[in-house]
Amino acid sequence: MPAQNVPQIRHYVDGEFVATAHAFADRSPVDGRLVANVCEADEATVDRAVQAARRALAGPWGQLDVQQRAAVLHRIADGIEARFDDFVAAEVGDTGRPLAQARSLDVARAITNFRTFADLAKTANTELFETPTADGAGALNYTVRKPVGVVGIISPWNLPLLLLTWKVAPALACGNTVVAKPSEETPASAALLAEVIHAAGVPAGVFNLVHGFGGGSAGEFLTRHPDIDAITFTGESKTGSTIMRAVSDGVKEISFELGGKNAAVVFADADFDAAVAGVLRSSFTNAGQVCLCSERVFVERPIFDAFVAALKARADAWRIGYPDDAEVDMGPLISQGHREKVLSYFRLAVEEGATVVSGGTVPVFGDARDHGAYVRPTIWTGLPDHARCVTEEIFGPVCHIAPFDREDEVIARVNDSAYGLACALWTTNLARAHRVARQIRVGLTWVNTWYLRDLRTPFGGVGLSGLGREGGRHSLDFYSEVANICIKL
Ligand code: NAD
Ligand code: 6OD
Repeated sequence: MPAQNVPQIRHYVDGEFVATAHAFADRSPVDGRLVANVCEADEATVDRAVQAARRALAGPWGQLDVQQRAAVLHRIADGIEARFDDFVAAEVGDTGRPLAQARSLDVARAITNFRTFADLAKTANTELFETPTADGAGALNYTVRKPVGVVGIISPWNLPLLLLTWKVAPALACGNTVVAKPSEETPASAALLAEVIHAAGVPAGVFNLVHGFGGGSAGEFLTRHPDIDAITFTGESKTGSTIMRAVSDGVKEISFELGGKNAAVVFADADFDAAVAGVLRSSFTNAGQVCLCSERVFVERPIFDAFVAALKARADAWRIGYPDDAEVDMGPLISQGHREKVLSYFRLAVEEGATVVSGGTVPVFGDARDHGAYVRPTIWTGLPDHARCVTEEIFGPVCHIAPFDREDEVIARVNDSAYGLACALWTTNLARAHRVARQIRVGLTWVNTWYLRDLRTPFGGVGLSGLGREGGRHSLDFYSEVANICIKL
């Protein structure tokens, strides 16, 4: 039974905010407080959204040139800027993350996503070939870019607004229409985005938002819908394979950004303090709930003990607490359900024989946060590479640290994973950095840094970590159909 006196989050379909009869509770992971009642889309609502998106392709939106669409995207970015604090509050209300992070990363990146893809779309390349023919007159072959059509966007809860706008912005920039479904855990910033898009004068049906769960709910209704032309999805690898099966009959275009079990490799020649600070950040940022986080840390044996001691000291001092406390480094996990998953790995690590160097427990605050979803940052050592805690994605503030002796050995151990998203190397040897980076089987390698982004670069993973690349021209390629036109002269 939905509780009263909290906001109701509605769908945005064909230019209107609409409610559906069934609603579910959106709770804060800080203290379990109810923050909103969220309408759950039924199949008919998803269908209305898809049909509206299809009609909008043929409407005024389809007549705009890329300069005009870019101007619309900049208006959306302006709209987010104008309501910056509302977006921060929405993101923090759903996730419990520190306000400072929501300001500097989540909402700031949403603005950058719209501005970057507005400008990039204007530079999308086409090709021209002069083709000889037997009669000597020749032919001209040239390519044009057309929208793919109606794009279904399904996004996760860990960086809700950042990852939703990372796909909405290039999809609109390339002239598509969109039906988006944010995670059921984090609907609030997406609902605000719909308000901003509405206020920016985007024609009805161009952007539609439906709320709900995955299987048997809005997510499945969207991916199974026959009138969707492409699906772009960020989330768990096993959800990716379910979606792949759902779209296979219609042979839809897909782009998948999936899970990771990323490594950080610290060589003995690394800047020690920078490496400790870097691994602290790459393992525990956002309570470890970033697909790029390092859950496997390999440290060259001569500095292994010193590194473990230094990281433990920093992790033990990592401050956990309320989002509006400026001293806080880390908030809660997204939900009690996710905390139960992370805690099950805390128990499993002990059963598998790990030494718990730091954390492994739930903090006790003696206040409302005890109803929240907090865990302590956790460091293990002593597990074999094939242990489940070292091979399976946990998606919490946790890493296992193992020693290594040789470069070829660590490359083989890093690559011995079903995932292949990202890796961070820490070394002052430039030749080694280039040599090792080329041999690591991942989509992204950082050297002496982590999560430093340039939105023009390709982003994506190999193996269970995903399919395809987005970012820069790769996004423009995914969200466009490149068609060839051949003119006989
Ligand atoms: P999830 O797969 O459980 O859910 C993601 C989205 O998919 C949600 O909106 C959910 O409702 C929807 N969904 C679930 N089942 C579905 C189905 N059968 N059909 C259609 N939609 C369905 O993932 P999550 O728990 O929200 O996010 C965490 C996961 O996402 C982690 O594995 C993380 O590594 C991954 N992730 C990857 C990247 C990347 O860029 N590679 C980025 C962020 C998160
Ligand atoms: O920064 C990005 O563009 C991006 N796609 C980040 C993904 C983070 C995963 O949690």
